Amino acid sequence: MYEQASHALLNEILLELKPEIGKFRLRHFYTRLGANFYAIHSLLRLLYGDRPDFKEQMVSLVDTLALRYIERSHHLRESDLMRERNYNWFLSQKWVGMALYCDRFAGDLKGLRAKLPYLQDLGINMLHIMPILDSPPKHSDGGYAVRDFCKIDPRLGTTEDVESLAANLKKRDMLLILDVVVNHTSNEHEWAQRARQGDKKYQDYYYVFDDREIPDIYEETMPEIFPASSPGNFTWDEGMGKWVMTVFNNYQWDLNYHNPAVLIEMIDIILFWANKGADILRLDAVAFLWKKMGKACQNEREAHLILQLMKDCCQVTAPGVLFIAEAIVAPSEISKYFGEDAINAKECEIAYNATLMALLWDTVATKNANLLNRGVKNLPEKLERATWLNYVRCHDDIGLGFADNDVSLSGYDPIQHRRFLIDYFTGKFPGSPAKGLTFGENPKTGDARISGSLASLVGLETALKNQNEEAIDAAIKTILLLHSMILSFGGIPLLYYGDAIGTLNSIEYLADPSKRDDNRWANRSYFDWSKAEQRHQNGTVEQRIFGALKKMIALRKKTNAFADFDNRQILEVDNPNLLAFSRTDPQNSRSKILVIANFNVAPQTLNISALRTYGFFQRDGMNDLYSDTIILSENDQTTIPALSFYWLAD
Ligand code: OTU
Repeated sequence: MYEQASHALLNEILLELKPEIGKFRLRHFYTRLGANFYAIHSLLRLLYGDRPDFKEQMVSLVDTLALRYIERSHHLRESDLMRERNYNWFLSQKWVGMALYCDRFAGDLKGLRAKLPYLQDLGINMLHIMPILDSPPKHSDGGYAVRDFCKIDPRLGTTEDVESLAANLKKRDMLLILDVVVNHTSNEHEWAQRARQGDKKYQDYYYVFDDREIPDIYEETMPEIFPASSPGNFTWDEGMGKWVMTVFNNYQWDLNYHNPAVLIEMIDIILFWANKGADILRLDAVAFLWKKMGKACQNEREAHLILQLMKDCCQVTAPGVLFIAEAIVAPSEISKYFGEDAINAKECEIAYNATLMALLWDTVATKNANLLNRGVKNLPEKLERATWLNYVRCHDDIGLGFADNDVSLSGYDPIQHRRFLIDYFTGKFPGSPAKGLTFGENPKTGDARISGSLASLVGLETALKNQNEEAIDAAIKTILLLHSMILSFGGIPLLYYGDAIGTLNSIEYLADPSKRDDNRWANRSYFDWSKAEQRHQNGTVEQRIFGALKKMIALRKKTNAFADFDNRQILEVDNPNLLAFSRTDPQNSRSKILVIANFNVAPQTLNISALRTYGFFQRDGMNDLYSDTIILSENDQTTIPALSFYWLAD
């Protein structure tokens, strides 16, 4: 938008930019800056307009954007232009992602390159490499405590290795996702060290206090994130002789975005990794970006303004690069990370669908789709240029983040139901085969979360131990059923690295004093390549899971209706064990897929008369894409086998 005051300011700023910038031809940069400047200026003014150095900060920001644009390689600029033209590229059903740890999957970055054929065998074409930056080995939080934002962990390789991996992925038509940990740094980061040495400039990068007075006020309203292993939100730093805000682990110092220098540094780092060839950046813990006394310090309005600024700035320099919001928060809050009041995403184009994930886990314990049906119906309307990241399992714990109201309407008491789920997944509930662990139990609030690998949580570990074929079969079916949902729901499916071969909980972390208090490591195994080889052996557990997932992924890619263009409709069915939804081909509204899932351990009857009104079952049967068989209806009914799904087409 054009507005006089900001345009006049833009003209002034352009004269004040670093002289070397003037030497370059920056046509695309200037058109994009012009298009986004009003937004950038307005947002920055809202956040920092009162500061006497406001204009200097603006100049410094525009300098940063220009210098990173100059640095951006020719082929990345070309890719930006291509994505500008084909701006819905990421909504296609062709993308299927996987998240993995470079070291645990492949040793190092060079090793990872050698393992790409495994990913391609499965059909993965979007690779999220979990944090690979320099981080103190004993206090790393799995890489989320970053010591140097521009240096790769030397045990994994170098920045050049990342660039060459990115180039290699591109040749394979695969995308690269990297993390930017925007909320905090390691206490060994240079900024923290300088702060510790008494440098006021860097103390202002964090929330630092002389005594407990203000921290105590904050604590009145801030929940605890790791109450068991790192209680409270502040840590006394002996070297500095001050308290510092540490919402996550006590060695992760929260960055203070009240200081515009912090925002500019982080935008610079975002663009640094964009320039190294990342297609998508996962912004960690975005709900926490703004702290305010008297508030929960999560999902604050200013956190959204910060993200809008990051997006607007990224669009000026590297418009082809997308953001993933990692905001594992209440269902009503998550979608705001696409940007509120927007048509197109103006914060992050992609967001973790933590709601769907938690709802799917509810079905595993209850064996019905009561809460799932309610929860998915209440998922907010999707923006036009935005999509979900749908996942079953990841490197973190599972939080039971459903809306209490939905839980009540499903006929459960919210507190008791959550207790039941924890008991179920930790195997305490009578008859439960799950082998999960309680994570982050908070005696003050009664909250708890769950750790454990997918296979162990659905009972595969127990079934294998008991050599119970029927139970093994049920566990495998559950793994496939859950994946059938994330592959067909709409959005980008993100698999987790061990899950395609049924990786069980790992216990190796218990022997490591720096990890043993954090049982999320139970679901961060070293990938077992000899186990992976079993996928070629007919009838093995690995082959049964891998083979089926590979087939589903291939089908998804072929099926236009699985692209994400607001083309899903949840269908009412009169059986609470089932979830049914339709997916419409965005290019041909007459071509539809009917997805039906049965979460119960017994076969279920589906009444199809209601489905006829949506255009399904016009004849006696429909073709299940997955099994390639005709599913017949008889007396207006059809049967869905236990723990199974159909992808039905005409
Ligand atoms: C993220 O997690 C990472 O995924 C975790 O591995 C890190 O420990 C954490 O940030 C700190 O960097 O911030 O918005 O239930 O879901 O910690 C959500 C807790 C996060 C996690 C939460 C999450």
